[in-house]
Amino acid sequence: MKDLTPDSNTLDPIEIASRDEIVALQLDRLKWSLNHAYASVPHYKAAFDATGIHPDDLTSLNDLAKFPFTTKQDLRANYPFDMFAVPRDQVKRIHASSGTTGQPTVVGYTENDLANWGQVVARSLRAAGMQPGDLLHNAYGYGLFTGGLGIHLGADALGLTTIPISGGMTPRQVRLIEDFKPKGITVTPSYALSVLDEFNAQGLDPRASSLEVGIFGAEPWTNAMRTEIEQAFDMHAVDIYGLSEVIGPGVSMECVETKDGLHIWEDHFFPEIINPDTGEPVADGEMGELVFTSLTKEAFPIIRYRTRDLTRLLPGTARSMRRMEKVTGRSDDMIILRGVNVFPTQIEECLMATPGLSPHFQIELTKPDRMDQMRVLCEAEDTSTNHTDAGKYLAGQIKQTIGITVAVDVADPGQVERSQGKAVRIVDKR
Ligand code: DLL
Repeated sequence: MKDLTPDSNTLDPIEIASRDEIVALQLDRLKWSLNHAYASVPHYKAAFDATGIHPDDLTSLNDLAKFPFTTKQDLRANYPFDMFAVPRDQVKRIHASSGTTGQPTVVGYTENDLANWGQVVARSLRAAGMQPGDLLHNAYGYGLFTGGLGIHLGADALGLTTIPISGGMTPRQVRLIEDFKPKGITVTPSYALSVLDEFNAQGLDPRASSLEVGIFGAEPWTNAMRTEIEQAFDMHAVDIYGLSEVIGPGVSMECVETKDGLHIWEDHFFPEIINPDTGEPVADGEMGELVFTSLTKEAFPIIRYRTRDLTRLLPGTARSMRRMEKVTGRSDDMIILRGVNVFPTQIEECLMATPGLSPHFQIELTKPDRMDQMRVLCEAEDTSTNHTDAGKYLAGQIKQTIGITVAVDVADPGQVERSQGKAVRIVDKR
């Protein structure tokens, strides 16, 4: 793999500023953001008043903990536009979550918000090793989902040549990678595996492709999956994180030269980690639920938003801004099997450690009597795999590392449902 470390002269000065400078900027911006939300969004005024707190009460960053949280329920209760802090005609763009688990969450952007979003995504793409003039194959979905258009904004801001292919039509993805020879690909890690299968199906060597870096996010994935993808494509694989409620992709990004967790672009998004049960902030380094407050957003300021993503904060390395560890999973995706907490990423790790299996899998939950049962559906890598041996090996790995007994079904290659975007990991039949 080529060294893609960006030239430090090309970074935004704030990326390598001192902590004091960053904190001073954050405090100024936080004051503005709290006042803006309070003055312009009835929900925030009511929530702050009910807690007996006013934006002027904030004199240090620690005071933020006195302000109320915002949850997905709050956003749903204000559907579609009541969380907007500017008149509707100043909103230049709307995105929304798919709403598969309820009413969609609607978010909006002013012209300045779009410019800032472009800047943080450009920063992220540069951290991945992309440089002005490089070709980017953008396979995140275009549309209401923030992935496709969010990456596109940043690619424009950085000066890349973008191929806006969006998701799906996998044979064509491979054809265009072969013909156009992009340097980077932006895609969910699970859909990257579908693209990988298609390379093999077409008899093409993915390691011989032009790709030098994959920028993967929108769903949890493990370091074991990173190794698998890096080896399969002979390219770097880096992690990009974000969520629509905070802006979309580009909230935090891993640097290609260190691959040691994701630097949060703290000049725009202020992170906290809380104990999800008590709501109390925990110290940097401790695991908990990630909470974000926007510092610059005009159309859709968000104050102490509970992401339900679990991680911890770590000090800066390649950049001065703090890092978040790779997200283990969402609290919603945590399976409690006979008293043991299990995340799909833990199953992924065990699967990757099992010889003879492809990286595709789903977890099926059933309740045949009064006990929950878990079945891992996976598939053989090729016809040489002994299904019984591979299944036993994986069940043994899961028993040993997670401590639970599960059933494993090893199907023929190609039998596990393929992802077109975000993978569906859990099929709950209880
Ligand atoms: O998934 C934004 C995005 C697009 C991020 C493209 C990165 C690349 P939502 O659809 O609102 O937005 O989903 C946000 O996806 O709360 C996490 O649970 C999960 N997620 C996003 N990035 C990662 C990641 C986009 N790198 C939700 N690792 C978030 C783990 C991620 N989970």
